[in-house]
Amino acid sequence: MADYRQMWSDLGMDLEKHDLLCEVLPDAFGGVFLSQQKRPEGMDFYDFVVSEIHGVRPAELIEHQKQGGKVFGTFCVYVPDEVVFAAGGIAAGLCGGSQFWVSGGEKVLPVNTCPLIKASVGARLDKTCPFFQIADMYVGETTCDGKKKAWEILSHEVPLHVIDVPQMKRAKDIAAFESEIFDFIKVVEEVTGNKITAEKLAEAIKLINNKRKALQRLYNARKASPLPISGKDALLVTQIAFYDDPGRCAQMANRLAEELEQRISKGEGVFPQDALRIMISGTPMAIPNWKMHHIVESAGAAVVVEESCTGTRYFENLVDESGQTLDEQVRALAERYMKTNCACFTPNPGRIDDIIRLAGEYQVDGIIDVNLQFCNLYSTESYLVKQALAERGLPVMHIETDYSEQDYEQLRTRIEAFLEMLRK
Ligand code: BJ8
Repeated sequence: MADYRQMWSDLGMDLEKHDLLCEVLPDAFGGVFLSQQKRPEGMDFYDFVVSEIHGVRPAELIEHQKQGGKVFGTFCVYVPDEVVFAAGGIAAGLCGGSQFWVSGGEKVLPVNTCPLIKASVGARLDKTCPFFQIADMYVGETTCDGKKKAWEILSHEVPLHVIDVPQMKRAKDIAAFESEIFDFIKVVEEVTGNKITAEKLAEAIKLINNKRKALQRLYNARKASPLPISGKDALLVTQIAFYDDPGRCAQMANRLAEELEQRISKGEGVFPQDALRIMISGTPMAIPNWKMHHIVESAGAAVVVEESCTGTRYFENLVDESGQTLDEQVRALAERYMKTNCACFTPNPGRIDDIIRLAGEYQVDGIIDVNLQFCNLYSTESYLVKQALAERGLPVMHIETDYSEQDYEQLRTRIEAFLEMLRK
């Protein structure tokens, strides 16, 4: 990695502690990713992004700030990035995916809080992530109790706006979300000093839709057999999409998809044709959480799709681009975002329908429903997921895990047994 120490120091980061993170990441990445065979050439870009993970993109964000722009840190796929980009701001996903940050979060949060929340809070309080230092404002949401309370703690550190995400999907809830988007527009206009016009919002809707279309195209390639890309590599693309420039993200994902389409036409794959095809459903896997994919793929099976916010929930459903006025566009945004099926909704049959549909589209042999420890929403919903899948004869196993390596061997044994059962 190039030398970014001055930049990190200017951001007020704890350099000594941050060095410890920089020491472990390259080995972890090398072991999980670079050891794979027949990787697409288009992964070079993503390997580069990881090799400079706390350098290149943070430097771009700082440059944007120097030009008078603002950066908004987000934590959930219900936050409409379109609003931020329409005001000339940049939205960057901040969710923490490393065990390294968990202990920092545990200093202020109950230990029985989900690791994603603990890592996100820890990354900020320990000052070991440039993205958390750069953001001018954090944008939280009311999806789960742990996050709601975490925002109160983080708001002592950074200006924080909370979007009230409804918990049901009735017409009045969609209308309520529309009104939340209008409030968000006002906040973003105030912070950036820029007015959001219908023209600007139309441009931003297109920009984010194009990113979604590129990721959809990439995922479409994963429906092929033999599989042209590993699950680990596809997951990495989605993880990076959360904070990369959306235009570049679309360009790079399209370039990679094109290569995968050529592979498909030549019948080239990264796994043997008879490798088991696995769906991972459940809670998101923020970068650098590659644990489940690595275990599954090291056991010879392929992860072909993720029903998660670091998967299909991130890019399925486009925003209708036909709106001419702000009212029409905000309505279209509310409708699109409320189609996302997170376990924070009740009831949430759409998520189960999604899992069943994706199982068919991606020809999966089995589903691993994974939830982060202490996420009551997804662990409770797993009962209904299991029941619905059993009715359709779709094999499923449920796993609850965190970011640590402690349960690695135990998980490996359980997953290998599940795969063995699928092979019979
Ligand atoms: S839309 S999944 S990104 S809330 S933080 S709910 S894991 S206890 S991340 Fe999420 Fe938005 Fe839903 Fe997706 Fe559970 Fe942890 Fe809460 Fe979590």
